Amino acid sequence: MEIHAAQTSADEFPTHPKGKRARILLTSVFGPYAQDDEFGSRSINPMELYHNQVTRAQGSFSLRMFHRSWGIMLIQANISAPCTVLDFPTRPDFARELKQHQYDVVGITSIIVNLAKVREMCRMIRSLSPNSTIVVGGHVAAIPGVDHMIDADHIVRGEGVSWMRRYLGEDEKAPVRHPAIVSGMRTRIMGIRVPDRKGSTAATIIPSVGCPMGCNFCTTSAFFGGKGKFVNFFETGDELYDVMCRMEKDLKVRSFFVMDENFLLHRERAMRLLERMKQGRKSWSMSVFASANAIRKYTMQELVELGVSWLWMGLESPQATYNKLQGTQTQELTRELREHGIRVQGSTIIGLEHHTPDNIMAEIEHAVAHDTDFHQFMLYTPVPGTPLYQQMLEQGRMLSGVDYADVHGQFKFNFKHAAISRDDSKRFLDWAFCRDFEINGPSLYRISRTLLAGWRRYKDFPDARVRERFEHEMNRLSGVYGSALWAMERQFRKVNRSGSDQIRALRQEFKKESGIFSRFMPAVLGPVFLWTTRREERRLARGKTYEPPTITERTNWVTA
Ligand code: B12
Ligand code: SF4
Repeated sequence: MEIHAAQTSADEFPTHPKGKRARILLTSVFGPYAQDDEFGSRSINPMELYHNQVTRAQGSFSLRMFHRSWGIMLIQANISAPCTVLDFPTRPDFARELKQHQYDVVGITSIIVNLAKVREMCRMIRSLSPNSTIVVGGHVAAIPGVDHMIDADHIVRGEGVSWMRRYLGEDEKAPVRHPAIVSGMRTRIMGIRVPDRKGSTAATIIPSVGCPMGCNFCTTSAFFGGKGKFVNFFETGDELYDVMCRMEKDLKVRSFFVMDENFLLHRERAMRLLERMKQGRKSWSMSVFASANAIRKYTMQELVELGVSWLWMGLESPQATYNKLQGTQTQELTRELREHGIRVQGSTIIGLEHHTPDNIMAEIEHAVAHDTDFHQFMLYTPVPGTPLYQQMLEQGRMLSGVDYADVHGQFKFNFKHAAISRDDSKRFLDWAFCRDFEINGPSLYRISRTLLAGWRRYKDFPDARVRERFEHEMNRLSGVYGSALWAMERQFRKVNRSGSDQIRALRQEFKKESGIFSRFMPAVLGPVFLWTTRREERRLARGKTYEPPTITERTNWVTA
């Protein structure tokens, strides 16, 4: 295992006098999040992955769910000191926790947009728990001069497990213990909250942080060392297999969300994992992030056998020069992946250097024509800590007076673009989301289509693990998808008539492939879904937003 020590602002590495006996609070920044306030919350920046940056224009069809703060969960699982993780507190929750327990160390995790919340939390700690040492980690640490903006004792850049272990006098090189993480919670779509049943949601696996590709705008790559660098928690396919077996048992799951910026890049590890999966007869499915050139290192059959069922990949522009796209035709690749039952989430950047008001619509149309199951659009954003930010700074192109709370790629440019104005950047971004929805329809329809294609292709496949994976999903979901399609077909008619006809055609296909029970389900469940969908549309029109619940978890805990 290779762990690079994180840097701190102090010259000598600090340690806490109480070592492993120190009482630690690790917390995320406070909510509520999906509202405009003086602490940098923004209604357009909710704590929901899909609704924030992927399906936000899909109305009641938007996939909504919350994800825990995995960085602090990982740190908690790897220290033996008594530790509380407080996730998504409100300010009163946070104040109460500080007053009720005497913490020696309070660690805050944050990304750049939440800087003002970190400042406020440091202020609260100084006032309510003056003896606590304040440690701040996560991407917020990349802001130049952040030590003058917040009142913290230590600001940790980069990998945090090794830092915290070292700080507490523990062995920083000890093998990393992976916490049991349920990937998402409180899933909601078409106005229905999907029950959080044990085993029904994928487990999150974090094999590494960072990415060696080092694209100039990439904040995660830069934060963990940049080009050629990354931190591996699990070096080999064997180690990964063991972790996944443990998660399978603890969480009763058979699907995994692999939180690794470029999982498929490490072919040797992935192929060893496949070997072990075959030996262990594991019919697992995996959601992974991968760049197009990494995907091309595998045959479709290898990907399918590995259980890759959902792939997040950067598409960018046909004119971009990023290494990850070289030698690949992304439209052809995404089509092929979908034909093999692999859902594709494309990611497109709006406002690249060569974009102009004259060519950007065509570039967006090109992106939309990929017809991916999901599509993320993001503004080209020089984020502190990245080579792009440095370059823009040197060229005097960073705009002054832009609040960090608005530097997240879903609002407006934070730099001077050669051809596109700040206000137009938002217009083009919003148009891209709307266009994708209008042309390609709800993502729920698209993923049902990909599942059906995969099922038809692999239902008689010789490897039983692969067959079982598609069978399992088809049996579990065909009736539900059929019913959802019934409602979608009617509701989407207002947006795009021919799209609605395609949804109908897919529903008929599902009917042919479904068992008796699932075949008749849409007649009953379809109208219910249509009613909940319309009710949700009305709620959203009234400004309804969703917030994650506050979660408190204690380990190695003894009451003081
Ligand atoms: C899951 C996730 C989310 C979840 C929320 C998670 C949460 N509870 O906060 C959701 C989906 C809701 C989300 C939302 C957003 N996210 Co987000 N998200 C991620 C994602 C995919 C994974 C994070 C993760 O768990 N990584 C794995 C862990 C192990 O790594 P880590 O968090 O960095 O933690 C390590 C170190 O940073 C450090 N560390 C972290 N915290 C602490 C604390 C202490 C005390 C110490 C010592 C160390 C330490 O130690 C950890 C272990 O090494 C990352 C991308 C990525 N690959 O990281 C983006 C990412 C963090 N998100 C990002 C952004 C911009 C957003 C959004 C603004 C959406 C958007 N427009 O893109 C919103 C903001 C929502 C809000 N209001 O705050 C950016 C942050 C950019 C930046 N430089 O600040 C990232 C990096 C994606 C990207 N490449 O642009 N996100
Ligand atoms: S391939 Fe993706 S994760 Fe890796 S550096 Fe480029 S943008 Fe970042």
